[in-house]
Amino acid sequence: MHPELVQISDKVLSGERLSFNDGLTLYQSPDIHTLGFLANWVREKLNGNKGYYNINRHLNPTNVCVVDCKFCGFARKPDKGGYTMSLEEAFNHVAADYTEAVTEFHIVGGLHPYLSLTYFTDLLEGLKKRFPKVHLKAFTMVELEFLSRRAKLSIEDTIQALRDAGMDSCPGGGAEIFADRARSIICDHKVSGNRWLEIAEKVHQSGLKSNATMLYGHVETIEERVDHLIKLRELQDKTAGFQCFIPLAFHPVNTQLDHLPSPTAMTDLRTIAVSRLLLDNFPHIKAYWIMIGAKTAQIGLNFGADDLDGTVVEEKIVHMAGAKTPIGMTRSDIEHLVREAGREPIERDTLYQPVNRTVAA
Ligand code: V47
Repeated sequence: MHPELVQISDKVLSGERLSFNDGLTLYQSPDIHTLGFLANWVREKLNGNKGYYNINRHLNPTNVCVVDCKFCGFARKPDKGGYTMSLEEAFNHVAADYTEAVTEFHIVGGLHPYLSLTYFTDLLEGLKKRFPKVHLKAFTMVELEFLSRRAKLSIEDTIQALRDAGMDSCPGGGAEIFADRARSIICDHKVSGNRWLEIAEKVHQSGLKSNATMLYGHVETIEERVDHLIKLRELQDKTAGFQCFIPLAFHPVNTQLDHLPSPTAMTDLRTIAVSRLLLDNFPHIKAYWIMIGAKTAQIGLNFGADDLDGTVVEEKIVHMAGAKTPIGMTRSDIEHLVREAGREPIERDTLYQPVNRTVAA
């Protein structure tokens, strides 16, 4: 073991919380084996040998967005490739890929200037009516803030209206990097990092769970990554409302940051491992195969991650930014990956309860 990790290793193995500086040291250490060993040790302590996945579908009702995030290849202006689904189109869209095995719809989209809160409550109600057993994981903190401003409602009332209509939990997107410096370069018109955290707190106070993400591999520094993780950990100490942390590897193609190189597998694995070690109060860490590729995600299951996300079927956000992964996988593809990683595949629902069904995905 490299000497800089000896003290950190003692802390991890005795269950002591790691500091900001420990996070920096872990990120900078060349000793990737010890980093992976420690993250794997914590992962097995928390989640044993389980390798979670779910059977999900994505729905992106619109890609029209008023915010011009430099890292985004998905958003469009209405007259330049923008689409907006009518409610019927959205229902038909998910119905086309639906099977009885699907347990989750992951619903996110652009910040559309004219779609009202009623469009979204009608969307949720219509989905619940048609697919009553499916969990609706819908709307990032950024979308919630935008909808509340558009509707001139408090954030609490907006969350309540969406909850009443069928929102069951929230995905973790839109967090990007909380630090003002990096945020002002990559998404200066988006809600601040602090506001993202405040809204997540409100979601948790309303009784709903959410996830959290971090977009890495663009202009952020290592200090800013560690700061992001520590801020999430502090909020989780208060609310315990986060279920899962998902590091998101930046994809530069078709974005305004296309001069930047993509993060490599080493950065992906390091980020998964450091996240597992710093986020000691997060139950789950996801190696999102869509972003980092099935092979790196599989190794991630031995570097701190316990979840691969789901079958997806049609992913748009990173595929429009050059992702080369398939747009979906079958249940047997995912189970094969998990087994070959030496883990036991567990199909879960969105709230990490095991699903015992044998319906084909
Ligand atoms: O909010 C956008 C990011 C997010 C790019 O909660 C990009 O279970 C990389 O949040 N390169 C959407 N990333 C994805 C997301 C997510 C995915 C899977 C599971 C969950 C969950 C959440 O993707 C966006 C943004 O942060 N993103 N553009 C890009 N070019």
